[in-house]
Amino acid sequence: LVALSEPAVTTPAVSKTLFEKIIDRELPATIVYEDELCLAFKDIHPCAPMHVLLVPKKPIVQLSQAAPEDQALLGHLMLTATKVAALEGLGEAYRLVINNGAAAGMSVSHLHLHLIGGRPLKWPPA
Ligand code: DGP
Repeated sequence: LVALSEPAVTTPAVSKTLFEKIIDRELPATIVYEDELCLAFKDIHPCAPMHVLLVPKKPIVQLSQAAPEDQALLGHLMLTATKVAALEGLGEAYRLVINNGAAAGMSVSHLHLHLIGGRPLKWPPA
């Protein structure tokens, strides 16, 4: 006998993160750089005179969920951060931060690099 009524398989609607909406131009942002792999835009709550977020267009949730095939993309993000730092006139003085997980301060579940500069930066951060 074959079961005639299998439960329907439904795909849950996965809602877009804020950063996907910015990438898709559904939310406004001050975009400072874009290429085929990533987007850089000003942080809405800057912690320094220059605070840019750099996000891959691929929706990687967080760094610890990046896969081996993301290696080139991760390298691209790092090198693009140096390019954006130069475009923003930061010289050689800037900081890159990746928060991984809510307990580390991550609030948007889409991998992002914080590029921070334009003031003296102390170490360690709070
Ligand atoms: P994190 O705490 O590492 O997840 O950083 C998220 C950053 O995103 C935080 O510094 C504030 C910024 N942010 C949150 N919502 C928006 C937004 O709608 N637009 C922009 N430009 N930045 C946002």
